[in-house]
Amino acid sequence: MAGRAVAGAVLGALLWGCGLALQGGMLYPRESASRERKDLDGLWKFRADFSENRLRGFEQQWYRSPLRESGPTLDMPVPSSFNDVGQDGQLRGFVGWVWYEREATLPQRWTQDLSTRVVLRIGSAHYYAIVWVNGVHVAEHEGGHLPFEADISKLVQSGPLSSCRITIAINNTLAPHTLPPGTILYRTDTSMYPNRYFVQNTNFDFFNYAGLHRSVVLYTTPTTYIDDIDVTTSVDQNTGLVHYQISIQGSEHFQLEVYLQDEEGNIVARGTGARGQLQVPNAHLWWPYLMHEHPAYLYSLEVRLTVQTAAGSMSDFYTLPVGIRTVAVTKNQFLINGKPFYFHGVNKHEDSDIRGRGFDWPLLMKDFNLLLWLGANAFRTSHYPYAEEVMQLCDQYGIVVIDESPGVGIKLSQSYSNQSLQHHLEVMEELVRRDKNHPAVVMWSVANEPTSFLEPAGYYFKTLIAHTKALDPSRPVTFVTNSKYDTDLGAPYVDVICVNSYLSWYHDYGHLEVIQLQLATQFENWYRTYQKPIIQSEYGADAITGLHQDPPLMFSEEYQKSLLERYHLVLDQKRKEYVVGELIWNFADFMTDQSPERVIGNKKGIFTRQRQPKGAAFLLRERYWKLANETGYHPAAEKPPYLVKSPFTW
Ligand code: GCB
Repeated sequence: MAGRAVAGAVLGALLWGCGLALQGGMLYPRESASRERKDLDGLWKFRADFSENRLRGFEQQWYRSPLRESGPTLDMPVPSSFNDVGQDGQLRGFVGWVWYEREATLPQRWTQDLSTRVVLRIGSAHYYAIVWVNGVHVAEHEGGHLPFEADISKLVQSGPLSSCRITIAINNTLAPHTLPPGTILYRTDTSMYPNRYFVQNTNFDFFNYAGLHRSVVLYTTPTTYIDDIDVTTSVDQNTGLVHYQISIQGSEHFQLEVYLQDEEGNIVARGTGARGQLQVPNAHLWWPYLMHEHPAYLYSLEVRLTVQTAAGSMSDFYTLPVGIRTVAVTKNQFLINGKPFYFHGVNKHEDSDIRGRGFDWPLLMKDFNLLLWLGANAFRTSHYPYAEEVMQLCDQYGIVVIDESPGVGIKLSQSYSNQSLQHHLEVMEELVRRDKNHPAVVMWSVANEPTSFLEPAGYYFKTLIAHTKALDPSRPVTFVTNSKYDTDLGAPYVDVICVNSYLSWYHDYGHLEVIQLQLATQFENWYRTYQKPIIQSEYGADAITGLHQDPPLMFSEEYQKSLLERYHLVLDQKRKEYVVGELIWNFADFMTDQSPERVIGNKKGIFTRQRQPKGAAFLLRERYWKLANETGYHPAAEKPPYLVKSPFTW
């Protein structure tokens, strides 16, 4: 019972945040003539609360004074997961509250100019976070993959201080209503487990890394400011149409001007007012990588806000990259700019040595260089939203994104409660709010492989998918399934069916010869029932790099390659009918919980965790460049073949 009380307290603290309402926009913090930004990356003070109830930090109010005054601290890098940085095995698997703290020195103007608004923005704190500035509570947020912020102007402008102390308490406990869900399992048999023993259990296949995974930044705006911009695009003949809607906070009396610039800096359209439509004759469309000779064309939408105040006129400027493109789905095609698009790409994870899920520019660039080398034109953000900088690079490189929510591992009936659904709806709102303006994002994925309980799962997904479509009518919605049995779960409501299958891996071990028959049957059944385009959203096999076996045996590089080749035979037939994409599981090896099925993580990567190629990477590279030539669209020819050659030699 004592153990239950302990973890009950851990979970109890999590429930504080339920029912948060979405407020305001969440524009990426960009510098402009009216906005400054200060990144708080680097070493933070850190302490995990190992007390029995995990609540000592709250009982002793660690946020009231510098963390070093309440006990020993560690130096913890931000952004990073805390798990793999140290040498302490207990910290690696810690469940409960951890505390981060750092002092920030602020420019004088920020603290003295009352027409400046100072905002604290946290890119990602996994899973539940509470934030104090100078000991004053300023924000709480549930969910580890999306940003949140707090206006801290009053706090930093009310005293003589030119610095502020930021304290962030983060709890990584997952419960049945969190996304992803989890449970705390109490081991009460004292002949086997120590007193108060509990473990965190989850139903997903990646390590529950935690901490401040993305940058924490301070930025400024004027007190009347551009709060949100919503852009959708369409095309009429050769004219690109950019529909915009801008929301302003701080005053109702303002003037708005918008300018659309091309890549050379020429103004190609202008408008006034909070909403409107810009017309771009002979528009350069945003095309995916390898689908066009000039992919990923981005215009810049510059928004200029002017307000007359007693003190004079005040301005705010924000520039948003805009790609003009359309997305549509027929019963057997996925269309970008009216042309059939075939997804040939990968599933990823935000995962690497030492950093865990922490954002890292060198790693990100390496991944993008590998995607370009591979000839991949798409990825799915399995199984949660990725960093905003990742989405920006996708816009810039023309990598198409299926943007997935953290709705993974939904297996328990308690995870279909109203509370869970409510939270899932809010997460979709936060995700759409953050990523709606990225041309690279062509589809929302609401969940991965939930378990089917006829009711209330059917109601749950029907509501979730309808809500997502209402939030963004401009993009299709999908749901990723792995079971022929969940036919009444998501499939009737989505636009595209994403199917995961692990033929000859999780069953029929070693029998590569069954793949063709089973895969053809899988596709035919889904298409016969729903008449919707299908993406093979996961397939693959573990391969331990350097392990060779011919004839192929499971876990060897040869087996991974042979399995992929068998899939490709069927994909090559069905892509001529209604299969519109294939995404390998997985881009790179990644960390999971420990189990007899996992050898220091999941080894289905075609690259190792250190981003070195296995044999399968070369196989896929050949295939993807061939697919690009067969499915790409060349404006001069108006149809494939699009003769592209990989510029990469290796
Ligand atoms: C799946 C899951 C993915 C796993 C993968 C596997 O179906 O969606 O999260 O990692 O299978 O390797 O088992």
